[in-house]
Amino acid sequence: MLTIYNDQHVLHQGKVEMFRGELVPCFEVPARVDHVKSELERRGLGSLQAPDAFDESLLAKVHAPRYLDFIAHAWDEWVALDPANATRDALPSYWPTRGMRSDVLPKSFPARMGLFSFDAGTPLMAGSWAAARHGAACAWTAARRVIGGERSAFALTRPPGHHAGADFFGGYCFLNNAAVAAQALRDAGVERVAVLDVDYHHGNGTQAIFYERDDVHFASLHGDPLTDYPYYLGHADERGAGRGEGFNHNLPLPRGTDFTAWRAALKTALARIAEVKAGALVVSLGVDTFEGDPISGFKLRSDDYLRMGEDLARAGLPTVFVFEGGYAVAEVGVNAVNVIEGFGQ
Ligand code: SP5
Ligand code: ZN
Repeated sequence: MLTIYNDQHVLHQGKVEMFRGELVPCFEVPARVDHVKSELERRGLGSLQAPDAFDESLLAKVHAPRYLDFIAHAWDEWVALDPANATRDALPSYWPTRGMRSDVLPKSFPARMGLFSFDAGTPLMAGSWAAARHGAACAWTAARRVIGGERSAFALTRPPGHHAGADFFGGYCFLNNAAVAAQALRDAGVERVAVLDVDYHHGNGTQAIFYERDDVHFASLHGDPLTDYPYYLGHADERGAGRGEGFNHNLPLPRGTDFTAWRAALKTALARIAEVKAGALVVSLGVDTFEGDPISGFKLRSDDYLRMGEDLARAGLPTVFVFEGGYAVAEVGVNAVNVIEGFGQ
């Protein structure tokens, strides 16, 4: 499969994230993408390309200008607070909650960092912006290739994107790559695009971006937010709003879900995607549904990812795959590439 590879991903390399009251080594590491790349090469499945020159103004179609402005300069502001900050990752520690103001932009950098985020698990460093925007360019380019007639294309990138909303980062994500791909397909004239999110975690950012739109249908299979990150979104009764009513489809599943039950939910999601007459598909491809994933709770096995790819192919739609989560680092390559192989050329 044509693969658009972000060779700048390594510029984003977090040291620590907040987890159970401690700063622990990051789960989202560069080796994840390296394993996918070498597995594609080992099987002779990936023709790797660099992204096309990207007009950054496209990001403003799915992200808020004041957020883009913040994130583009965040590292410089962090270092300006204290030169010693250059040796440590930036993490937020204050957030506006119900009843507080998020319309007034504070002058304080830590206050703005909290306003534009929702967790302390997403470190930002010198290369985060470069890596993230190059990743968005990969998703945009993959969509362009599909518009140009390719049956499918794979944006192989990190940091991931599906937790990033119009004006917030979190969940290891800064720019919503899947949303960029979906918007690019819309701009090329595909009347309705479906985004199918198979990452273990609910794609709260993607859902929020398209919640009131009927031209992008969002479907997600994920760990139940009652027990799993991102906790505050992803319930089955979130069906879209306004014109978007009926175009948001959440399928939360309990911890311990195996492939048989997962596959039944996939069938339900794909049936609805056919019903809404989507003309193209964007798959947020996280492989943290794997039984060995250190932060997740499903029980998929490596072979199951081949079947997943076959099921996705049967939808019969031009398809853009966008790489998301998956933290069993040694198995991430085999699992992700199994989906690609199962989908076929
Ligand atoms: C893209 C993506 O997969 N982001 C996930 C971010 C998850 N960060 C918080 C993880 C909290 C996990 N709780 C784990 C319980 C361990 N048994
Ligand atoms: Zn995930």
